[in-house]
Amino acid sequence: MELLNQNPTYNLFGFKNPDYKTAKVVVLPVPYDAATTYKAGARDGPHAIIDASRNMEYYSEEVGADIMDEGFSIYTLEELQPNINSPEAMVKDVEKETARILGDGKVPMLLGGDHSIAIGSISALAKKRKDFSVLHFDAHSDSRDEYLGSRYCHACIMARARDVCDSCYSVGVRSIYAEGAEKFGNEILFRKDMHSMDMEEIVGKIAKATKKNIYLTIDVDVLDPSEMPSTGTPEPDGLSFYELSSILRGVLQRKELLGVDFCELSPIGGFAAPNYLVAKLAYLVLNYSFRLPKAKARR
Ligand SMILES: [Mn+2]
Repeated sequence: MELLNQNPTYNLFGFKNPDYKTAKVVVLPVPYDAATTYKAGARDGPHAIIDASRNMEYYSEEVGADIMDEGFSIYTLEELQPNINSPEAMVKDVEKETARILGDGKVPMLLGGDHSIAIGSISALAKKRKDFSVLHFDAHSDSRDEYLGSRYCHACIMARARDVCDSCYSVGVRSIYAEGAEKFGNEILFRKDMHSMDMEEIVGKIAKATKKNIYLTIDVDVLDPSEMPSTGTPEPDGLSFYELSSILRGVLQRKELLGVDFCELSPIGGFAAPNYLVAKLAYLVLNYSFRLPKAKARR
């Protein structure tokens, strides 16, 4: 029997012989948090996620398959060096790296880092194709055109996404300003409205509001701080892990995933559970996207 914690390979899920050429998904760790506005610390997110991911079971009882099974492979790139010139310069670096992954026909999975890095990956995808929606899970609408003097700060990522993508939809939002609520309200599934909806209604609404192809951007603060305290701008009344993973299961079975990022994990020293949660979420997203049979679209 193989002991847990004995896996020497340092990559997401600890793949023994990762091969870029055959990989379907390419992981890009981005340890950057200079575009945060409250508490920093998300620069430690990628390492914490990868470290936790090497210590989990790889069989999914939901899917009935092991993520290590043949036919599916993931490759983890080296961490992308932070560019300290400006958030804009960093976004450009992320865009360039993501464009390379997309150009090789792979699905990019970014591990943040603060949410500003998603501007880079969304821009890279938008330069390649237009037939996709940005599906955004977040406590915050991130819809300000500019915040604290920057258009590339982590509070502006959906404004930048809307610059390049004509279909954007946010889920779980419970922190927004008056003008944003008025302007973008119909592109947001607010947390307050989710309370009175069942899972099928929620999934149906999201499926209807988005195109067949999606780029998925997940700010972990969409979760409730009781389950996800390790984040820089926590907000009460968040989704539970069960709710989030159930929504993702329903949506991803109906959609094609073109790219994904997990942002804003700001690890708390000695407290592994939230790090492990994000590793598991990444694991489930891959299983739901590429291992479960696609559901027939329900209208
Ligand atoms: Mn947020």
